[in-house]
Amino acid sequence: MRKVALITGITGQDGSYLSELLLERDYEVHGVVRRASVFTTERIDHLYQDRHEPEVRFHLHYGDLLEPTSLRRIIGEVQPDEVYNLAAQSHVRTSFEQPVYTAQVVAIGTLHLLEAVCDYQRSSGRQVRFYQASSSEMYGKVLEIPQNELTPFYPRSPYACAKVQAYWQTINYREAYGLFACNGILFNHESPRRGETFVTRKITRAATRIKLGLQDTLYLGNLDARRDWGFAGDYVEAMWLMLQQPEPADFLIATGRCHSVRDFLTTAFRCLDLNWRDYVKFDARYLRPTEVDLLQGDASKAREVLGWEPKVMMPELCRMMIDADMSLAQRERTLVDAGHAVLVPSA
Ligand code: NAP
Ligand code: F7E
Repeated sequence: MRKVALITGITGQDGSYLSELLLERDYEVHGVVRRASVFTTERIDHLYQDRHEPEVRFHLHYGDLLEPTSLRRIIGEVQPDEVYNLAAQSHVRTSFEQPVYTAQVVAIGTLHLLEAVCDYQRSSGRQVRFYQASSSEMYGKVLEIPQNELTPFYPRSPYACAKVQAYWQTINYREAYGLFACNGILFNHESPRRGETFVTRKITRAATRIKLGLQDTLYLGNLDARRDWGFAGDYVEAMWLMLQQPEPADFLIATGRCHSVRDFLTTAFRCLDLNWRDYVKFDARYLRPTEVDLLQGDASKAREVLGWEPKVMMPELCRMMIDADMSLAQRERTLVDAGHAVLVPSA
């Protein structure tokens, strides 16, 4: 029997890589998308299948984590074997501007989904496996280095506080109702599909545009912050592996290496034979009221139990993002040379 997966957040970075992985493994994949006034499916357009094709294995449904009835309806229709909850207001800086909205989507939205999955499991008698996208941000002001699954949490943003709540909700549904529910505590993971307001992509977009004369300055905040950056394509493999185990458990996923924002800047600009110091300026708008200074994960449990290892480390990841963004910048250069205006978000 072909397995059926339901993904919330399918239009996001991880949703797109996970969809590709599941389709390669012969799953039928369903995704929840929010209605917007513009198309938001750019990252998954290459997976789209016309409904009239003979064997359609990729389906999208309108829904929202904030609307429990839509989640129940979709789960009832789709009858999933596995549910991956990737949907979130995932930007940490933005969560300080929109704390209540962030908590509603990240914490209460997860609760809506857990309730819907559990009710479906009870009424149908079918087992559903549930993945929760937990985050290294939960460690916040870190109490030990490196962090592992037993390191206490000290969240430092509305986003991280909401993720801690969703993490414990997931464990509670596992213990209270026997749901096969797993938390993946994922450290920062990036790719050419990373949102353009996260620091790595903001840097690779700007560096390539600077190289082609499309931009002359890059404004950034704290360059001293250190992160454990991996590749999103590697990390979605870990999500899938968690749901294939005989017993549900929580796993930390990281490369084990950490670099500062300044290191990433140096690597990115060096790929283009540029010196970042000639172009980068400080803007306090990008500072956070409370910062997470350092994250570095120990993924030994994932290595031993799941057999998972990261394949792409930061320098190679940076090069991959620079190459992809250079192609994008070249297309923009062509448009600009033809007299068109090209706008890039700076948040
Ligand atoms: P992302 O690119 O920001 O994608 C977030 C997704 O959630 C988008 O598809 C977005 O839809 C959707 N979404 C937002 N609010 C929603 C709502 N109310 N109802 C339904 N869908 C909603 O995030 P990502 O980097 O792929 O990360 C995936 C998950 O992992 C997130 O939960 C994130 O918090 C978590 N995480 C990420 C990292 C990382 O480094 N990337 C690390 C740890 C944990 P639209 O396209 O309509 O906006
Ligand atoms: O910031 C610093 C900033 O926004 C990284 C999300 O996927 O990973 C992500 O959260 C660091 C921070 O990612 C700018 O202060 C400096 O210290 O790329 P980021 P994040 O906050 O670590 C975790 C694991 C998640 O779960 C989240 O969903 O870079 N920084 N200057 C900047 N950051 C941004 N965004 N923009 C700047 O100009």
